[in-house]
Amino acid sequence: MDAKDTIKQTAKAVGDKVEDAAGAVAEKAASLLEPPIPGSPGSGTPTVEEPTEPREPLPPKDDQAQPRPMSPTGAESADPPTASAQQDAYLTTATGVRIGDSDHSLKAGERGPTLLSDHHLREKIMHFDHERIPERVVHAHGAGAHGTFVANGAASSVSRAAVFAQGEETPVFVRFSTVLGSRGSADTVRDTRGFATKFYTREGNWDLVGNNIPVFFIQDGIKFPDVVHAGKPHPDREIPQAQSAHDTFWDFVSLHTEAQHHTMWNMSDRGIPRSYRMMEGFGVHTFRLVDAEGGTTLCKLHWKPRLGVHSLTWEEAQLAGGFDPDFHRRDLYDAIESGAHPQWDLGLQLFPDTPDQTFEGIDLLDPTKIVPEELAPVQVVGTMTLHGNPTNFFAETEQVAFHTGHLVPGIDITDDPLLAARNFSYLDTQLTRLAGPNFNQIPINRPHVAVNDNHRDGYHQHAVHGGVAPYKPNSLDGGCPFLAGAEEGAFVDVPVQVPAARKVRANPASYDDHYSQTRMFYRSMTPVEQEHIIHAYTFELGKCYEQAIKERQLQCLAEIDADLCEQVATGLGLPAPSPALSVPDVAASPALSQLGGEWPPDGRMVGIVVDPSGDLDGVEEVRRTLLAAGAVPLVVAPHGGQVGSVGVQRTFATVRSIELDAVLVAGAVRPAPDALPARDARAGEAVAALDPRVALLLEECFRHAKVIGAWGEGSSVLSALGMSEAAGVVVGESAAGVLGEVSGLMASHRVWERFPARV
Ligand code: HDE
Repeated sequence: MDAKDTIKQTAKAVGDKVEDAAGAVAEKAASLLEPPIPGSPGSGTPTVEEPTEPREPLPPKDDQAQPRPMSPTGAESADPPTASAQQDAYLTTATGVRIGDSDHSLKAGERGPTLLSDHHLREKIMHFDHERIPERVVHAHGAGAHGTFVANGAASSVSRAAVFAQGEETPVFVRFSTVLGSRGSADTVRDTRGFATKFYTREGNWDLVGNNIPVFFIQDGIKFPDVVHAGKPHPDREIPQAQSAHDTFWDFVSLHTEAQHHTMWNMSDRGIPRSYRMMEGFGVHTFRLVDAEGGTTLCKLHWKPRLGVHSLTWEEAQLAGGFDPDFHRRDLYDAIESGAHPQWDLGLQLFPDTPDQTFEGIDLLDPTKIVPEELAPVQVVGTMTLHGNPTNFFAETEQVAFHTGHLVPGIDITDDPLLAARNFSYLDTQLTRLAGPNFNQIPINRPHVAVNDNHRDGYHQHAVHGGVAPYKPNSLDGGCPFLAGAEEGAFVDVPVQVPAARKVRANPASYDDHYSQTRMFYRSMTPVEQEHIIHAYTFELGKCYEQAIKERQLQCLAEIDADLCEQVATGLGLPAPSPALSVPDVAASPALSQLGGEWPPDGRMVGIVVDPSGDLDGVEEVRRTLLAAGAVPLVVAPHGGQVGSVGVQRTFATVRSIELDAVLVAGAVRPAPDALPARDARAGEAVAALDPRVALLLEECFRHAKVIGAWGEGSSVLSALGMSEAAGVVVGESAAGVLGEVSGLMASHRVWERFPARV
């Protein structure tokens, strides 16, 4: 072969390689057009080797948002939101001096001793030693997100607040939380959830600090330390963490029976939400709206999730506590990252501001009572969309400081004695938690309007206040700042008539009815929801040690509903007592039930169990259809990496049913090579030649009333497990046909018909 031929051949080989490479690039580019499966930790793709070439810090991930860059005194800044992130390519000290070695302390010789003159070691360890701040005394554990609230104008006639003006777009930061657990506790415990929203309005910050349950345990804030001490772990052994299934909680609520209504909500499916995205939110108290002429209307505030209200089963909640303690936080972040931005409509129930502050006989100042939606419809006044994950958990979610007293003109409080204590408490708690009075200058708390407050000094003062006269009246600073009238947007306290009264420590008589609405809630539930409530009471009281406490709570259940009491008593092995009180019956409120609707698939997780020799084209088709519908497909395979051209997200060894809303089986599921009981306790004896971990996955999904589908050889997997004929199990010939039916069933979330209720 002469040189010419060699050159020709080489050129052809190079050409082929270039073509192959171009094909691979095109394939990669096509795959990048798909919405990504959420969960990548950073914005870059890491290399195996440690990068050593200096470069600028990577930008935040696309799904992340930052507090708007305002100065501590509310001046707009031209800085990009990332200006307060770390800067430049080189590692520095806290004072910006570049560092050449951060791995070795400065020593006298390689074997020490370490020298006191190592200022870098001293600074690095000092800062690390002080990274922690006190966690919140309640609601310590939570997750936050950035979003926007857009008003539809419907509230403008009752409130002059700018946040309600038609088309007004207000940035928000929301923090969801559990109440009882410590900062590191599990997400899915049975508990109330916090739902706190900071609206950065053009008239200053408004905080709506609500819960996912519309009533509270106590009617008077002076009881808050009592109920929290009862719910928190026992003071001697500091157990149990983040739960109400223990003696001190039930001791308190069975003695302090105004807690029974809230407790009933906790024992219902509301106590174990499927997702933060699928919870209602409630302001709980009655608030007072003020219109442009000074007219007032009482109101209760509701957040209505566009995805509906959905819950876990109790077994799922328990499994998640161990298998994925971050279940709710992951769900929120992943949904936002995958583009499934959760939305809530803000709704108002409106009541005339009458001197007795009651509506249809319901005392509006009693936070243990709701006003059924059938009596006062919830009127939508705007919609909130959460579209940004925090860039830094501590800076944003941990340091955000809510306060019920952060009000804006047009939104005011009432005399609810629970709210009064809250208005005192929130500022008080931030003082300790955020170390001083300047917490509103922390970036996530900064208002998006001018701040001119005459406050001075204090720990962590970030503003550089000018002037010499931070007092009023003054002439030295030209009299600045001046007072505003209502026309200039001042907050004007409503001149509410206060009745002539004596000082007393007492409640009005209307607060004495602790049971009629508790019964109303129970009787408004569908049979399957009632079964869950019976199970929850039986479980929680079954975990109590003291017989007297169980008997006392059974007496409370007897006042609520005889059948509920009897079912729980049977589970506890105790006699069911008779009611001692005559509790008035009130009409059921069907709006309280979570079931019976159809909801969109946004961000819902669908597992696809694949078999390397099965219908991989069908799998690919199903994946694409699910992604296009806004759901998240997770391919579950015998091993990680790729199966054919399909990327794998979970293996038989890593998957667990709780992370899936529905599951599809796309082939025979033979035991994977690592299905060894000695290696994985879930990999016991193979059932009908199936990988036991997949059999467990399907059995759990089945008993949690999830939709299950299969095609091809996958169908024989379901018949081997005896599931094929059950409600909500779809078996078919083609992937597309099965997915179509499965998607239809998923709209109602669970297939409760699979397990008929007792009544
Ligand atoms: Fe709170 N509550 N609370 N609370 N609360 C706190 O404030 C308090 C109550 C709620 O994500 C604390 O910053 C008292 C009802 C939420 O940062 C504290 C009383 C409702 C959050 C406090 C109540 C709530 C808190 C602890 C009885 C629903 C988390 C840390 C009078 C309407 C906010 C903090 C966040 C947090 C006091 C009752 C909701 C100690 C004294 C009722 C969502 O100030």
